[in-house]
Amino acid sequence: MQTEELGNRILNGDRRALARAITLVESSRADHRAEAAALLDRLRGAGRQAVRIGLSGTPGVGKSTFIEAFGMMLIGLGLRVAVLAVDPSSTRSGGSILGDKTRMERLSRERSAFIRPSPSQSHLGGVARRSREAVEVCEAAGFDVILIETVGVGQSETVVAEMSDLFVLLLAPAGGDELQGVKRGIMEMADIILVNKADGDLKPAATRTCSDYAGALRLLRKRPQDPEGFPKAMMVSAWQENGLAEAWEEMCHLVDWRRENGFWDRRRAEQALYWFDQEVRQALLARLATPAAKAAMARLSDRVAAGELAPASAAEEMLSTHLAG
Ligand SMILES: Nc1nc2c(ncn2[C@@H]2O[C@H](COP(=O)(O)OP(=O)(O)OP(=O)(O)O)[C@@H](O)[C@H]2O)c(=O)[nH]1
Ligand SMILES: [Mg+2]
Repeated sequence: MQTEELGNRILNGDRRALARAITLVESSRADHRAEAAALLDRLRGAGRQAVRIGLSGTPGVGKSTFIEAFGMMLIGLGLRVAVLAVDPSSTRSGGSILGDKTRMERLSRERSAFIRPSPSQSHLGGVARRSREAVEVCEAAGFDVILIETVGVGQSETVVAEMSDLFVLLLAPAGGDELQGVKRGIMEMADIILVNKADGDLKPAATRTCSDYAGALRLLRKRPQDPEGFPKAMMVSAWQENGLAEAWEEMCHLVDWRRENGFWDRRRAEQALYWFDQEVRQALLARLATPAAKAAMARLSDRVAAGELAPASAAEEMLSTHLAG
């Protein structure tokens, strides 16, 4: 199928075309990369925008349960929902949401939902690019909300935040009074903290955890992209489906405010620049990783070590012969 036709089908809401396009952007073959780039340019022309919500949380906090319940609630409001994952370690089970499709049983059966596991790859840069492009494809396909899940284990949050309009941190009620060792950097990224499992015996602990985090958020430096009262901490129970509509209301409020005040477009522009920079860097590094480049590097290294060549001239020679493409 030609890129043009594939693009048209996606814009018309054809699910098979959507799945096919995502397979295309996930491929690392050079000819597929070129096709994917052409497709993304074609799709961008449609100018559709979704609300992209990054969702992070440590294993077991209830991400899958939350996504299922929250997704179903959004569908009940007449919205179309896509769920993607960024998980550099997804090789462990061949995709973090893959096994989860069973856990997201209701959502995966909905016509208005689309669930895609993380591309399996061990390298975060590769996963990031594929997920970001999958986000763009889903956006063009007319999804209203795109949930981008990541397991909170370090660097992947930054990557997800760079492809999201809102960043939501999901936490579980803490046993003690400690702030669960959530890294400051991750706290600073959050627009909304949701303390999940606010039900049954866990309710009192959830209430305490929520007010602890509300306090911690108030201590952070005020960010220009936030209206009064943000970032904020709220309680939800994915199980009992409590607090989900309220959380969505707050998200909508934040989205509207940022759109009206120019922060939405500015953020998307900054993100585009961030990814442009990443693409250039990765492409340069890839050129230095070819067998020929590695061999040249080894040869030049020997000469530098032997004192025959200055490091700067060796580098110059390396770059002039191996970065040309
Ligand atoms: N009490 C209570 N338990 C919940 C709630 N949400 C999820 N759980 C339970 O917490 C456990 C983990 O839930 P998951 O949704 O699988 O958590 P996850 O964050 O997706 O976990 P990973 O995929 O391993 O990263 C399960 O036993 C859920 O039933 C909730 O709102 N209340
Ligand atoms: Mg899960």
